[in-house]
Amino acid sequence: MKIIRLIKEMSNFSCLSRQKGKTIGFIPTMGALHAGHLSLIRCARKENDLVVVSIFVNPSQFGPKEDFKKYPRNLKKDADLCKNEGVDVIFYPLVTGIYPAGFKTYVEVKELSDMLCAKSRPGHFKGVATVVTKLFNIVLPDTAYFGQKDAQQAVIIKRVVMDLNLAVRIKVMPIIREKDGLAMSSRNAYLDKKERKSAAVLYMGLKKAEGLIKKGAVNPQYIIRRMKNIIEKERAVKIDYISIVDAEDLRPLKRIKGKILLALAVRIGKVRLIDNLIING
Ligand code: PAJ
Repeated sequence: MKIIRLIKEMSNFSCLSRQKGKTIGFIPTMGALHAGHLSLIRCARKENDLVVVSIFVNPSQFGPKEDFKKYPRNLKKDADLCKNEGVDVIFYPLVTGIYPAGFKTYVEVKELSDMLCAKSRPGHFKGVATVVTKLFNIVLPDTAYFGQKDAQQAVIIKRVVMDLNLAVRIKVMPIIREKDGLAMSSRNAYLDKKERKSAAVLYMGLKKAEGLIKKGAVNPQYIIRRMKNIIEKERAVKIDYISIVDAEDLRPLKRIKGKILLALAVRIGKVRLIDNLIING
């Protein structure tokens, strides 16, 4: 397994590989890899000749008061995990490589970047869309793999690929969860024991909503109220939002119909967690 730091070297590797007719599967990450990331890597390994994982804690997607500085970084551990999964290349660029002096161009997706998570993380998706577009241009993947865990991110990336005619196929993979249902996340490491226990309530809320919808509930406000009741029983958990939107375009729904996305974000102490469920209403 190679670890490549220079953009030029990564580009050359990808160009040469594609000239030889090899397919490239790509998993963009910020490191601190867990079973969720590994599920994306495994899928890419099955479907491609070469697998590239990028590890880059992208400063442009963090707000000034967010956890950019303390975001967990452990290249040695991540590299061991990648090696075990048969990854061919870890692309581990420098911040000054991705954002050299004079950098001025951003990718911004209208509307989709203003709702749900964007309300408490202004500018976040502009940073995500920009870095992912750059990574695609450097790594030149045939297929890129994303997790349903970050549902809004996946919808936005698909939109960017369509709108900018990027020649990459996007695959979105299911959420990998802990035993109690908590979606795996690098940020779960910030939770203390008590907070970690409270966090199980997120999935309980989502499953409650799913049950209600399966029984025929069609009013989003009613469903959201019932979810709130469950989640707010844990005093430590503060709801940022609970939304019921169209799963494809994130349009808010007045009535449950078709493929819907039930998305939520909460704060537990200083930690912000997100989760979601797709339901066929
Ligand atoms: P990161 O949070 O490291 O996540 C990398 C990928 O792993 C994302 O596509 C995310 O949705 C997926 N993932 C995370 N937890 C998961 C889980 N429990 N189950 C399945 N997939 C999961 O998302 C980012 O990094 C960044 O925004 C990035 C796209 C790399 C741009 O900087």
